[in-house]
Amino acid sequence: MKTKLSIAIATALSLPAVVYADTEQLTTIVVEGSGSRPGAMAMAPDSSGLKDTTALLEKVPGANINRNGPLTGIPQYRGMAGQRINVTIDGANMKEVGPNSMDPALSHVPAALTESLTVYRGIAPVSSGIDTIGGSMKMESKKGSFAEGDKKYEFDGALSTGYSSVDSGYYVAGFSSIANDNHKIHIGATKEEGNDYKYADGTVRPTEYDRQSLIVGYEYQNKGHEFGFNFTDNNTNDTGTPALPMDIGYIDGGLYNFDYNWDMGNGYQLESSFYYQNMSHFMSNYQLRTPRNMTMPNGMVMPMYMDNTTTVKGGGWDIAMTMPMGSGDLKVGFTGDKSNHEADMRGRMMMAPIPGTSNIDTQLFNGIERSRYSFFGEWKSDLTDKLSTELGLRYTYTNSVAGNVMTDNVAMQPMAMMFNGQNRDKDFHGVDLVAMLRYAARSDLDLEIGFARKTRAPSYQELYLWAPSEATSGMADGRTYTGNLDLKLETAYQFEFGLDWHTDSAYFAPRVFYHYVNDYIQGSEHATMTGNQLRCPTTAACPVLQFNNTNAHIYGMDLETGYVFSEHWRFDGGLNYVGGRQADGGGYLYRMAPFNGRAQVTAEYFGVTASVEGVGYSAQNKVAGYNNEEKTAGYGVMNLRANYEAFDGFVIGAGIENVVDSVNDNHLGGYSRPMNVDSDVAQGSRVPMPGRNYYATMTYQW
Ligand SMILES: [Cu+2]
Repeated sequence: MKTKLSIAIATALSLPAVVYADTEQLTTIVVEGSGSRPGAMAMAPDSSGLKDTTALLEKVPGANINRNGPLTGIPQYRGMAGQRINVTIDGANMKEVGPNSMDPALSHVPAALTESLTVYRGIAPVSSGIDTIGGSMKMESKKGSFAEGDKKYEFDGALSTGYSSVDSGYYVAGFSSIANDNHKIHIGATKEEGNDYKYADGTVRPTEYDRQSLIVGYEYQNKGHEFGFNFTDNNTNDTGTPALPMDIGYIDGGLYNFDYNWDMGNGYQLESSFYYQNMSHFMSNYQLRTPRNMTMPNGMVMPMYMDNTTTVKGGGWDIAMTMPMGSGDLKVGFTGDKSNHEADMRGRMMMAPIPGTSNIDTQLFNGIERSRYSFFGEWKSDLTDKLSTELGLRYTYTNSVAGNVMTDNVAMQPMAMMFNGQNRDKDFHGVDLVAMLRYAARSDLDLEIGFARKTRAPSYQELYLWAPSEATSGMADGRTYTGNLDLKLETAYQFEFGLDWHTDSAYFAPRVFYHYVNDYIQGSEHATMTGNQLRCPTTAACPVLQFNNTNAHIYGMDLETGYVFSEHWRFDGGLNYVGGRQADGGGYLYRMAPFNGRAQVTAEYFGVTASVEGVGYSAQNKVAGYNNEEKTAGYGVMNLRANYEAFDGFVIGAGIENVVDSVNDNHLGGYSRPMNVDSDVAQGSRVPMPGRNYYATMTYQW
């Protein structure tokens, strides 16, 4: 496995440039690596990168994270997040079991068992999935490799462990695979656990985490045929989500994948994948935090205990055939999936000396069934030796239905009755188009221009939230929402221009983009309903928000650059800017990453790789008005990291993050929801980022 590790190091040290050079592709950035590959400096495990694969996204141009908890990082790409980004795990479009996105797809497999995370920079190809309006990402779990050449057997594996001081967290991970040239089996497991993290002014609660995961698989290859079975299991227990009204009690369940690929020769290739997932989830406002007080109609104040048990069952397929056509290759495919969602809320009031009153049960989501059937064709071709193109078309039919709901809450029963009387069977037809042109202007300069039309059907939360609730796919904006059965699908018109200059010692790759989104879905004031909400503009009750269609512009620039001074020294950096606002002079869009950049100087001597990393975020003053979003100040953080390969395959890593221990508010981090008795962060203030963190990792890879 020496080769793999060295590739990882090389890739990470010069992440974008090397990936470009290896694949000769402008569009794909592969963010390889994880906590179990500490050789990878750019990917070097940070306090969250030890465990959370999503944390790697902060190093990808244009990407960021809407963070609601230590394991709850929702990918953001160029200002779009959550359901707007297509994320696949081993080829499966995993569905979240949490209606508030406590388990974004990338949280299913921890960093230590992740082989690669691929982010399509810019306009995502239609072949990468359904609903790629905000981009597309794919994660592959570790699977080991077949024996090659003269080798009869291949035995791969890795053992790794790590510790971080800021949350007294640790992880242990093991992975092993054994293979000959036809058969391969693999198994891997991790355990990660940590306490609430600290910052200069105290402790942020609840931010503890506890996750175990397991992956097993078998693969077979022979004469152009490949067959694989993979199982990935996530068992998360008590884990905080301070930016949400409840915390994770458990997330439990697995994903089963079957793949079959057949290389028929002469440029004909069949790829197919099938999956099934079955997950259950429990969250509450009383296990990791103190329940909030509610005022009864008679004026008595009592704590309101709330929990929610949810399930998802889902499955899908992706079948594609590639064949030569004209001067290029045509890929045609049939993609689809079906998912079933349930969410049963339970609330009860308790008064101190007299414990217990009866439960009030509410079906927040009942009998939700969402089905998608989608066909695509994509043609890629070199038009001349300097000019290449990609043309894609995808048609998607989405059907969404919801069952009747019931509630014990007398005040809510009229809403339930009204919902039950409405037509909830909704059809959406989406047409996606992509046209890209790449031009190798010089041997060291590539230009790319792209146009696209991308669509997204409304999520089940946006359609079916029949009573005011914060179950909004992780919006974490401190407001309650209702759904809207009249929503239309979003249609984005996207333009993109980029250039990629690269020599043996330098690279510079900026991109600009502009998206006009027709029927962009966001909250607007509900006509009649009001309520006490965390982020009301005044202390009084304010209007509940309802999902509605509006029009929006999203625009920006991102770039990556680097320079190799010598065999021992190099520099890498990046800058990201995104802006978004409603069309027709409306307000700014919610939760947009502030202008940010990073710079890293790396030195390598005597097997030790050391780096100084600076990360800077500007203030975000362009905030959404409709949900009273709060501005944030800018900040800068310095991190120091070092790795040492003591002997072949054995690497130790150590570092200090947030060296000066500054208190920083992440604009994408939400507001602290727990009561003031629980956390050192005042309720309603921004959740501060972790303070100074000393970490150490150790990996042996063979
Ligand atoms: Cu949840």
